[in-house]
Amino acid sequence: MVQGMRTALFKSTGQVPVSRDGEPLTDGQISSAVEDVLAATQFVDIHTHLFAPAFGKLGLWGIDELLTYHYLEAEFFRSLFVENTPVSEATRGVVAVLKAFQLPTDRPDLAEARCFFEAQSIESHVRRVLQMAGVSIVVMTNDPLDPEEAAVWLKGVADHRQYRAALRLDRILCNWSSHWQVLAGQGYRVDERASGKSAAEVRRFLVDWYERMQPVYMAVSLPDTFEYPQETVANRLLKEAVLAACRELDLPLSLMIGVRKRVNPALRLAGDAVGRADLRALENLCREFPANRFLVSVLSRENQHELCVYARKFSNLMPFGCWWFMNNPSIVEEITRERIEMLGTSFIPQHSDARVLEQVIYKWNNTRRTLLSDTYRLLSEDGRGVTRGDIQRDVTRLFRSNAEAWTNLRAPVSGSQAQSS
Ligand code: RAT
Ligand code: ZN
Repeated sequence: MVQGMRTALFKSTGQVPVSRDGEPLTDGQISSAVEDVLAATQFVDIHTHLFAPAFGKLGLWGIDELLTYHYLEAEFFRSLFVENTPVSEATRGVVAVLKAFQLPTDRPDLAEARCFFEAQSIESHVRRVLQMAGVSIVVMTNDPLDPEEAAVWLKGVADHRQYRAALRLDRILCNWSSHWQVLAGQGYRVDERASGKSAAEVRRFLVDWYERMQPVYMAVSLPDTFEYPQETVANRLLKEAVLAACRELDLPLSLMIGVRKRVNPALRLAGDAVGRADLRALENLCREFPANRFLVSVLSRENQHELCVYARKFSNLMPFGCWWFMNNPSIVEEITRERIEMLGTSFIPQHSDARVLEQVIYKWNNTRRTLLSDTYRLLSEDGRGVTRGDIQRDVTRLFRSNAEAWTNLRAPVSGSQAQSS
C-alpha cells in the first residue's frame, strides 16, 4: 500500500518513485523530486510587462508579437532568423512556444501559427498560457504617465484574478523635466525644479494612483550612474515623495539598476545596454531608510555578488530575478548558485520580464530546468538527509512566498476581482 501511495504521489515525471515527504532521498531521487516539485508549484511572476485583457491592445500576444520582441530585434539586426539555427535564448524561446502549442517549428512562413493565435479568445488563452507556464499571478508594469495606459485606468479597470499592478516611476524620477507639466495639468502643485510643495504633491499623486491601481510595489529602472545621496531633483523626489509614500502605504520599492539607455538610439527599446553601477548608492538607501523595503535587481553581471553581500547586511533588501541581459541559462545558473550559497532561500530567483504573453511559457520552463538538484545533492553528501518536504518548502519560499511576504500580494483585492477571471 505504501509503495502504491508513493507511486501515486510522485509519478508526474514518470521516473523512479521517490520517498514520502519525511524520508531522506537518495542522490538518484533528489533530481526527480526537484523536477516534480518545480513542475507542481505555482509561481508568482514578480515583474513582467504584460497587461490584463481589460487593457486591450496594450497587452501583446501571438506569433507576430513574439517575433518582434525587442530582445530578438537586437539579434535580427545582426542576422536573419531564417538563415540561422535558432540557438540563442530569444530565438529558442520562439521555437519552444510553437512546440508548446504543437505548432510546426520548421516552416518558412507563419500561416499556421497566425491562424492558431487568431482563433484564440484572450481570456481563455491567458488562463491556458499561465497554466502551461505554472504561474498563478503575474505582476504588470503600470505607468500612470503613459497616456494610453492612464486612460484605461481612469475609465476604471475590473480587477483580474491573475494580474496585479506595479506603479512604475521612471518618468517621474528619471525624466521629471519632461513630465512635471502633466502632473501640473492634473492639478498637482509641482514645478520644474521640484521645489516648494512639489515633493508633497508628487506624494499625493502617488497615493491617488495607489488607490486606483492597488499596486503591489512601486518600481523604477535606474542607470548605472545612479548615486545616492546626491543633490538632484530625482533624489529629492525619491526621498521625499516615493520613499515616504512607500512607507505610508506599506509598499516595497523595486530598484532595477544598471541600464544604459539608447546606446544605439536607432534600435529604440532594443538599443539599451548595461553598465556596472556603484552599489554604494543602494547601501546608503538601505541604511538611511530602514523602514523601507527594497526589491532589487541589477543588470550587470559584475554587480551580482555585491548585491548578495548587501542582502546579508540589510534585511530590508530583497534581491530578485536575473534581469534582461542576465536572463540566459548560463548566467542564471551562476547567479542563482551564488545567491543560494550566500543567502539560502531568502531571495526571489527569477521573474520573466515577459512582454508578450506566451513568453512566460519558455521563460519559466527555462527557469524550471536550471539547478537546485545540485544544492540538495551537496547537502545530502554533507550528511543532512534531504526530504521532499524540504524541497517543497524551499521551492514555495523561493518562487512564491518570498514575493508574497515582501509585497502586498496576499492582500485581498477589492471589488469586482472575484467575478473576473
Ligand atoms: O527587459 C526588458 O524588457 C527591458 O526592456 C526593460 O523593460 C526592463 O525590463 C525594465 O523593466 O525596465
Ligand atoms: Zn522589465
